[in-house]
Amino acid sequence: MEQTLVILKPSCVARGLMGEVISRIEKKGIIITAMKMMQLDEKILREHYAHLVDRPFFPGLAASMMATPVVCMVLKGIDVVEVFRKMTGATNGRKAEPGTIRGDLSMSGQANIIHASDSVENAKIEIARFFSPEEVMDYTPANLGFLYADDEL
Ligand code: IDP
Ligand code: MG
Repeated sequence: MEQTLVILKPSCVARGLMGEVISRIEKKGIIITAMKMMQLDEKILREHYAHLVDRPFFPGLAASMMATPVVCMVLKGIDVVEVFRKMTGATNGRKAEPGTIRGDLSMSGQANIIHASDSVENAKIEIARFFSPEEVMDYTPANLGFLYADDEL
């Protein structure tokens, strides 16, 4: 099954929204295979946001991502990268559709609650950046036959 990397940002942790986001993941039937709290530093953020390092808002973005510990997670499911990006919503919380995590929980273009990998290729790179292989559990819940039809598995 496909995997994706999610980060609960300081805007999620500090506002007490970790449980809300994790609950949405669980209720959707997405499987959590790794989860840990981490304090990010400039080095890992320059890698993770390499596509934004030259933008004027990068120093502020990096500071906002270091403001509190974050929670990193690996999620597993069929097509989970695309499914979870849809659940995440547009980058700016003011533009994200109601019903999405950002649309329901954020009013900001920067403090937008979560990161979610945007492609299968990037998910693999990002999972390896934040987790060692032994930290990602080889775990499938017992109710798998009720999450998917047999011919989907
Ligand atoms: P994404 O998180 O929806 O994939 P990206 O364009 O990859 O969006 O940007 C990564 C993160 O950088 C965003 O989630 C947001 O926190 C921050 N960001 C993106 N664009 C801006 C901006 O114009 N101003 C401030 N922060 C931004
Ligand atoms: Mg992105």
